[in-house]
Amino acid sequence: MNWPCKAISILRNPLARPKVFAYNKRRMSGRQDQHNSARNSTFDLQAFLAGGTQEVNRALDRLLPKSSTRPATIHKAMRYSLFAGGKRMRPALCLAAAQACNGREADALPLACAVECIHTYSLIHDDLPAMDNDDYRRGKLTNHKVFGEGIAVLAGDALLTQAFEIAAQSKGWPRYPHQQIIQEVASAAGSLQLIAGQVADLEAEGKRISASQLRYIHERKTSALLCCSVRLGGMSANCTAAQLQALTDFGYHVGLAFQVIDDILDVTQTSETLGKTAGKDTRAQKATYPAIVGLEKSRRIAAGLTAKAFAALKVFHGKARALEALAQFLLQRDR
Ligand code: GRG
Repeated sequence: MNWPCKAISILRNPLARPKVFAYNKRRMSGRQDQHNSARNSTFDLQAFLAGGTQEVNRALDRLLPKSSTRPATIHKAMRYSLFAGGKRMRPALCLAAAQACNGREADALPLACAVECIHTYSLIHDDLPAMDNDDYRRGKLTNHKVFGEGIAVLAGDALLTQAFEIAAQSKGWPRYPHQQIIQEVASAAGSLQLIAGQVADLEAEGKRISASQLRYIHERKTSALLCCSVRLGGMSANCTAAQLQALTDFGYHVGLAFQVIDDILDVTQTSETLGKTAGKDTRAQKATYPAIVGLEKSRRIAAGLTAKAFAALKVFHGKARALEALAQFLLQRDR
């Protein structure tokens, strides 16, 4: 597969924003023997993301209490961060995974909303003075800067709880009963995954840590929720065990690549582009791939992880085009 080299060359110029997200299958494989018709077609990722984001935003608006619902402050605060302009990558991955397994968007949509609520809660709490202490997120003042620390803590708590309320409404599927869906969400958000990653991240600040300790942090802080997003998408399509395993491998590797890219962007992009304070990792003496292995090697690592994510998709026989396009987009992203 020659694609990782291409990815590396794109990453050599990390300031270059991909002009089109339309993704040409031809780029991804040099093989002539399979999927010829698929190879000649393009996947319009821009349209997929625009459509998915619109559906997710509509559903979130429907599922959350209105801003005016008493007590209005908390509902305004929840909605402030939820609708602040996040990239909606976790919902997109959830919907794309459902599509790869021939699922229906309507079945995956509530689970896509649930993971976005958990993600937004984690960002609100991460930005608090007791954690990363940031003033900007998603191009806007952070939740606690607008609503105060007390309300920001509660807005995060409420979004986490909301996620379970939304997931609890899903009916379950023959291979994935209702209980398993809730268990999936709880395990990704809990003290062995998302919170474990955040704890290890806090404890690593200012310390020299090994690449394997850094991998432990990334697996939990970032990869767990991304992986959960694709798994839930697959479950909502009643996917087979083999498909779920493939989605797990894909989500794990895409999740790790996502964090390596995030660390690279922190040192190569401006705050304006990122919508959050750039260069914070260095100032906070955070353990990151660029800090431990340098920028060039970090780019190679991200490309290698993305190649592994691609390899996991072969069981879908060309039907995981949205997932493929998303993985490429995430590797090339500039914010
Ligand atoms: C507070 C329990 C708890 C966890 C916090 C989210 C998090 C863990 C820390 C924030 C910093 C960070 C680098 C997290 C890793 C995940 C990540 C890269 C989040 C940013 O995700 P994007 O880029 O954000 O998808 P948007 O705003 O586009 O949704």
